[in-house]
Amino acid sequence: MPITVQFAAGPDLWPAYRAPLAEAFAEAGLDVEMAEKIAPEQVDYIVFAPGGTISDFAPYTRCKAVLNLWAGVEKIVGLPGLTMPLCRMVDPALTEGMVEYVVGNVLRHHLGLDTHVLNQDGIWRHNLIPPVARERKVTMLGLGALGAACGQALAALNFPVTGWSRTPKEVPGLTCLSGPEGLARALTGAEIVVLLLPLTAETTNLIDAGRLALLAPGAALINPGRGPLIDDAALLAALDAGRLGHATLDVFRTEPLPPEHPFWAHPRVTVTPHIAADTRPASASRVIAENIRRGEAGVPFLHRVDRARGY
Ligand code: NDP
Ligand code: OXD
Repeated sequence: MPITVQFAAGPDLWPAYRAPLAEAFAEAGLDVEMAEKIAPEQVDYIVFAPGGTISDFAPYTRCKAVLNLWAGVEKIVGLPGLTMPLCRMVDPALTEGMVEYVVGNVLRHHLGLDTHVLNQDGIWRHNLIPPVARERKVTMLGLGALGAACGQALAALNFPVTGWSRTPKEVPGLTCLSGPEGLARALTGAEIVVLLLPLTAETTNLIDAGRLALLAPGAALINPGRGPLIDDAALLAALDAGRLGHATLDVFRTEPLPPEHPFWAHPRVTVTPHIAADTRPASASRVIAENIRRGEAGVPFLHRVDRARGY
């Protein structure tokens, strides 16, 4: 009997995923019947994404796993009836995209490129020589699939990178800290801080006025993690006071960011529209196929979400 897979990530994604998923299933030797709508009691696996077409998973009594196309699962972990295993996306191409976004934005702030890009005014500012990377303290909050890869890419450029995670970690090339005391150490004197944490009860408003005050004067904050990691009012106050030099924000409490939101017009804020790193259909489909292969072989799923942790 074929394995039944419901593509419930939404009609917008279906055209982009239909062929790559079918190809990945064939490559993995899986006999799959996939559709956007299947009788719930006949579904073996669900491919899902925030805003997908299922709001209550209880009728999916045979479902062996929900396979999310996004890395972040904060909008999914609490959905009604979602008691079967939930797997998040760790996609090599998504990771590559995030490394490029983070390295590009760190270099922008490190090199002070804005001064030159925004001031082509005939003034020869030869005095503005940036330090070399080894003199620029970077802190990476989150040392998971994305934070560790970005931290290592920055370390390869000679930035001294301090990373912080919930549990103790060892990432080659990085100074790794954990726990509340580790956070204060990671932030104190940091000149560029990157947020690659998941959104959970523990990480909401993590970057508040007190923690912003620990950073080096004029520091830059780059947030491709999730909007609510930062207390927005504290961020704006630190930027207005000039204590924080710049915030590059890719994610927000409300998305799309409303046109009247103060971030859009703030001279020290750069808004990017949640484009830091997208899941890529070809490589993500292979991850989905591998997890279905594992489910059928009785092997533990990859990237399974721990509901108690929330990520
Ligand atoms: P992972 O689950 O692999 O890593 C999460 C990291 O955060 C881990 O190191 C974890 O610690 C750490 N962490 C979690 N909770 C805490 C806490 N309370 N205190 C300290 N550290 C904590 O996630 P990914 O790296 O794959 O992704 C990170 C986030 O990036 C996603 O959740 C999503 O929000 C965001 N994202 C944004 C995208 C964009 O385009 N803007 C694209 C993709 C993802 P530990 O190692 O101890 O578990
Ligand atoms: C994700 C995202 O979580 O795109 O994958 O933000």
